Amino acid sequence: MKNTTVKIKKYGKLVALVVCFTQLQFCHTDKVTPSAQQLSINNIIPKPVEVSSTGDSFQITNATKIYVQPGSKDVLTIGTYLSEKLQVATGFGLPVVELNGMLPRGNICLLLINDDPQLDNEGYRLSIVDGFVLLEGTTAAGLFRGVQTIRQLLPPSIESSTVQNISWDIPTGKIRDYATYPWRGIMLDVARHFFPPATVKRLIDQMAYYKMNVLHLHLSDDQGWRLEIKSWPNLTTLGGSTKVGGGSGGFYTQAEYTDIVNYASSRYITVVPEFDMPGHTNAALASYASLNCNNIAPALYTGTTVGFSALCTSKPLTYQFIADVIGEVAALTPGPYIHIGGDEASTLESSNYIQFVNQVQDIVSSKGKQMIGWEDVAVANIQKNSLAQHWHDGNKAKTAISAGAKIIMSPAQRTYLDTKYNSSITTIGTSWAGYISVQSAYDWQIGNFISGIGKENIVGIEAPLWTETIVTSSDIDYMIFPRLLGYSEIGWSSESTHDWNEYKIRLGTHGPRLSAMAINFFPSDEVDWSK
Ligand code: TNX
Repeated sequence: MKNTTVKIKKYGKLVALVVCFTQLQFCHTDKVTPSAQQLSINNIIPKPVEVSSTGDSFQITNATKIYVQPGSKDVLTIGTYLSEKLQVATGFGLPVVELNGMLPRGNICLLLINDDPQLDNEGYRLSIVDGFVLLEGTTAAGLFRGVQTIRQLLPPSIESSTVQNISWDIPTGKIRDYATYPWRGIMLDVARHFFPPATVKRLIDQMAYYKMNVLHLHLSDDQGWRLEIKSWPNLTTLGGSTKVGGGSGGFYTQAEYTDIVNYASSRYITVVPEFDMPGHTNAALASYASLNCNNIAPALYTGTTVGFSALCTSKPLTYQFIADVIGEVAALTPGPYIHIGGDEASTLESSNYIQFVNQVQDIVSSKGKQMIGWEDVAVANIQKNSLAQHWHDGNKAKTAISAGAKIIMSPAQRTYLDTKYNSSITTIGTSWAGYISVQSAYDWQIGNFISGIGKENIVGIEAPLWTETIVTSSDIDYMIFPRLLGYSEIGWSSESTHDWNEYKIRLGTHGPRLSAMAINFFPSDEVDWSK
């Protein structure tokens, strides 16, 4: 029996773990040499900060175990998540066990460390040798992100929904990786069309695979109110009853919403709820006549015009309504932010709009949360800890920065996922902001997009999917993929590694992964997709 000592830094101490070669027979049995395309450490999206390849491979077999940090419930949960993800296509039920002492050869190990502060930014280190896979992170979030890297290092059919009889090899090498920006988000408009919890969870899983960490839900608009508010029940029973084009709408009960929030949180994704106000409020105004200045409720709205509705900013009841709504949603929100919309309130006098935003910002603070608004809110007195979401007017974003606030970058001409890829897409999508090809979605940097808005002013990137024309889960896939991969890389990877010609080759290797995940992606001819 041959023993090798592997030194692993654990809680600052060097702990010698003996890798036991007695289980050597589990390596390299039935090995089928995978094609170079299947097995490369250089195909990860988003691109890791540091990668080195050593040209060998580690094989997962039905004898592999996942060892985890002793005494950490979170790491145990992440180990179990990895085991479950691998079980579907391998058919192996990899046991998850706490590491006590030796790490036997042939296994995967997930440990917490504290010797690398850069890894605090959701970072991780991964060492793969032919004897083991060692994933280390300073936080559970970092380990969760690293688990996605392990998944991407396996052959694409690891994402199949049925058992595949192939050899499950991982290329050997080292990765050290962490996030550039703390905010890497997708917004889903569930107001224009409603999407059931299962569709939202599917998106959460897709986002997690590419290390995204914020899901912004646009929960109300002219066409629908989509979250149950117990103190104002008509918002959903009436205001949630329809959608763009008419027909039945839908809404989340508070229990369903909490389940979505918890599901996201188990994937280290924060849900940001948005109730758009004072404009984009026809569904609320139709639900309660008392919210209207003239006390007459308008009809429900199923068209796609914007900018015609507004809450009655002079009525005290309006602010009671908002305090109730924000109070209820804040209680369902573990994350620090509540989004109040604030865009396109074109029917209001500027002074009324400003006074409204100031007052709503105070309500958000009084519920213990920080406000986010579309950049339009910058004309009010926004607080330093508020965020402004840039979508079309760089000057408003700069006004927010001069107030000390930071920016979420969502410029329409680069990130609006409802925008068609090109003029030949005729069935779904919009084109008011131009077209966004796969290259155009990727080939820019948020830190030098608008002069005067630098990296230091920005928390990150968010790509919104407005759903006026988006009806099914398959439509969602088609508009989001493959552009999401570019946004994930813009937010996560170092700007110095940004290179379309290199990225498009990596992106091509993700085609079979997206297909294995049954994602209906747009097979753009800008990319040479691997089969
Ligand atoms: C603008 S961006 C909107 C949305 C529309 C979208 C369609 C923003 C803050 N408002 O209400 O759905 O364009 O692309």
